[in-house]
Amino acid sequence: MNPAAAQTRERDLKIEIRHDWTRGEIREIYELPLTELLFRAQTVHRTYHKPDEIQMCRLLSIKTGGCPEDCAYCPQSAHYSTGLERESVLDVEEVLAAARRAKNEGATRFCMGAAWRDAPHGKEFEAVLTMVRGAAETGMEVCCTLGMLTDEQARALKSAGLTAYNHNLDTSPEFYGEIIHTRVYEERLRTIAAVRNAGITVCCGGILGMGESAEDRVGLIEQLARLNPHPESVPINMLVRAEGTPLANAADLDPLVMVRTIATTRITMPRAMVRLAAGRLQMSREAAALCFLAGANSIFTGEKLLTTPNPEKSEDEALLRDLGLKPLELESHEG
Ligand code: SAM
Ligand code: DTB
Ligand code: SF4
Repeated sequence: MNPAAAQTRERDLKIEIRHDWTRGEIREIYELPLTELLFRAQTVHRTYHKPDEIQMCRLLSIKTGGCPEDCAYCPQSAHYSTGLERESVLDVEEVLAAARRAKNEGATRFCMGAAWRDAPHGKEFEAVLTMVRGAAETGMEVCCTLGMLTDEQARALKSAGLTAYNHNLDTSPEFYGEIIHTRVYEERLRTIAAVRNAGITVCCGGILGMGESAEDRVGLIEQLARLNPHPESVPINMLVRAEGTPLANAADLDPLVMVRTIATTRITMPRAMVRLAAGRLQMSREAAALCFLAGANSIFTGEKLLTTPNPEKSEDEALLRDLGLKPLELESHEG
């Protein structure tokens, strides 16, 4: 390599935490030859994380279906006939039993999801606070995803012991209107700011395979990587096509698109936990392995995500064993 090329390479490999990423810079990374992209992602990953540790998270749907939003990907939207039984909020005891089970099975993060546009007020919100308090007592990280929050609700969740709040931007601002008509991007950003201001860590990511372009994936990463601080957690979901939703017949996603997106997320947000979230059931073991190589360091385990199936416990154990990876223990995890 000539000296100028060596200098450029050195600059490219310098790992710093930046919040001034431009769309052009992110696009350049996303479009790198795959070998170079993975090398850079691994370089960043090994600087900030243990390369053989994967965090196991467990999801529980505490309020399923009947959601007033019209997210085109979601089996829980009341706008579509997806055959999903609508349920009211689960009992606190049932939720806490699930949390204890998750912990016994090796999860270190417990995430409660609800099909709400906004988190409710009154009794239902009080019940959620009780669930958060109880789940926090297990010592696991506790996350919730309840829709939009006010500043006050965010502060109450923080006082109850919530570690993280999941609120996805899903895609680029330009493509958002094609997928959701009942809310705007700005509203998502406002809840993310409320979470951050309350001192709760931010979990924010997106979904691939909704018919978006590479530019939309780059646009999503631009939004996330320009947040200051970066989200501590970035879930990258592969669309789970749900019968009855407008995206039920979306085209198959090339798994290498997941790999590129994860690598670009890893490079631009070095400290974040990058979660290979929904869609693992449709993915080969080899594709999942490439996602880990690209810097994903977390999966959701358990028979279900929120409402859709997830790989079997035995399959996940075999996957980690065959790849020589081990579940992250909370003590070794900084933040
Ligand atoms: N209602 C709240 C909200 O939308 O923020 C919380 C629950 S919602 C189900 C949580 C996230 O799940 C969504 O933001 C979306 O990114 C993801 N999700 C929903 N349906 C999905 C699907 N079919 N495939 C992949 N991810 C999905
Ligand atoms: C996220 O980004 N993915 C998880 C979690 N955050 C809440 C949810 C995936 C849901 C997949 C569809 C379902 O099971 O209903
Ligand atoms: Fe409702 Fe969340 Fe599903 Fe959208 S993603 S329909 S807000 S549950």
